[in-house]
Amino acid sequence: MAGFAIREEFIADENAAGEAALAADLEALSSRLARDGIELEEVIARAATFRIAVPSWGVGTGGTRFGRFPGPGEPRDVFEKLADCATIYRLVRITPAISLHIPWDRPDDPAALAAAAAASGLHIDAVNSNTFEDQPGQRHSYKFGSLTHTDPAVRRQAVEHNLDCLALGRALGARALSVWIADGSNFPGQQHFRGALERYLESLRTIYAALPADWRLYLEHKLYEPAFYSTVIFDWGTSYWCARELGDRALCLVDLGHHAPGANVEIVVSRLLQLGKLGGFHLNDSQYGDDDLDTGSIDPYRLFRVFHELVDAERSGVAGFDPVYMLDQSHNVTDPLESLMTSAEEAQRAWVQASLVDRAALADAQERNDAIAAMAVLKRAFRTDVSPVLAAARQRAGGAIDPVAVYRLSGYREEKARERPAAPGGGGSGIVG
Ligand SMILES: [Mn+2]
Repeated sequence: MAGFAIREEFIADENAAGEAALAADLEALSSRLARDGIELEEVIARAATFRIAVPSWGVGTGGTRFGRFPGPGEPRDVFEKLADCATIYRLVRITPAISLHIPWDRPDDPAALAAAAAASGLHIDAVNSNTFEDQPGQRHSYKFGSLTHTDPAVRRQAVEHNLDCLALGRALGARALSVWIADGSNFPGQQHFRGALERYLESLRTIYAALPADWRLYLEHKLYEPAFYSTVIFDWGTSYWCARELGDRALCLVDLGHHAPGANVEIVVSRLLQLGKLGGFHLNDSQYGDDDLDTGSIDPYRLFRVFHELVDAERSGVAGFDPVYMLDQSHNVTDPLESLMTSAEEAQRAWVQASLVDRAALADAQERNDAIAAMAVLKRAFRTDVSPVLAAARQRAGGAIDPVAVYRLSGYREEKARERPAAPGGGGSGIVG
């Protein structure tokens, strides 16, 4: 890949400066874990297996509907986005997969993009279709819906876009299609609820019929926005029913921000796991609505509780357990690479912490209806600082003990600012539901 890259020797040199402190932290943590009958090395080995995908749209500065403030050195095309993803992967070592947004990041030459990804140890895991805005030259508008539009010609155009995503995804070596639609209404009476859902299923059946045998179809629900009165696929129940109607390879995707304020997301996750329809996640965090803030930045305990349900299902051998994790955030005030590295680590942290839960003690407390003891079991795992475990796993895989510090010291952003003079209109990145 052309241009400046952070060299492995640079990472190793910086790691050398932090090794003594890391060793001391690991020793202290090892004693603490040993008291709970947990082997430090086993936790490090498990941490090393965690994987989370980075969104192609996440490496550019995001924005809100009120504006966007692009930063220096933003990627101007999908190959430059790939270079940024490769930099993230090189430092954190848990993000080899990229979720690609179509058409924002449609490559002219899919084979060249797949080859460039492979050269950096990366691959495209999922393609995300977009029928929530109109593209230049598009024949029909999605102003009043896409896959559920009342006009069959608009629905056909939206279906064909998804079929096009499948074809492109195949050329890229992807294995999943994520579908989120903005379809809904702003006025009572505007849309016939049952009719819209029937049209959604009809459109999705055509897409599902074209799904390659080894692919998955992810249905992403969202409570509201941009439709502010009703949304066709607004909750996990609707999403579950549609996935069940479509077939085994249709699964539900849970975006952490797509729920009512105060909703218990972990029980939604538990229900979908129990019903065999949990496909994966779009991870982010929120304070008010679908804020697309950095994963774990607002409520790391909620993130932990979600991962607790996941680890519990894994350890219980729940049939079909195989969720994928993807970041889906908008970076408005940070260097997007720093946000993505930090967020990937926060997801890994929550997963490792959830793996420390003493499930026998928890089951015992639950049987005895000892609420305080049950909560204490969760809190003991959540309060365990596994930072040294994550750092050790990264270092052993060739990554950085402190990814953000090494990134800043490397001068990567400054180099990219020189290599990538700002294009009018910025990097063209945005927000995906
Ligand atoms: Mn999402």
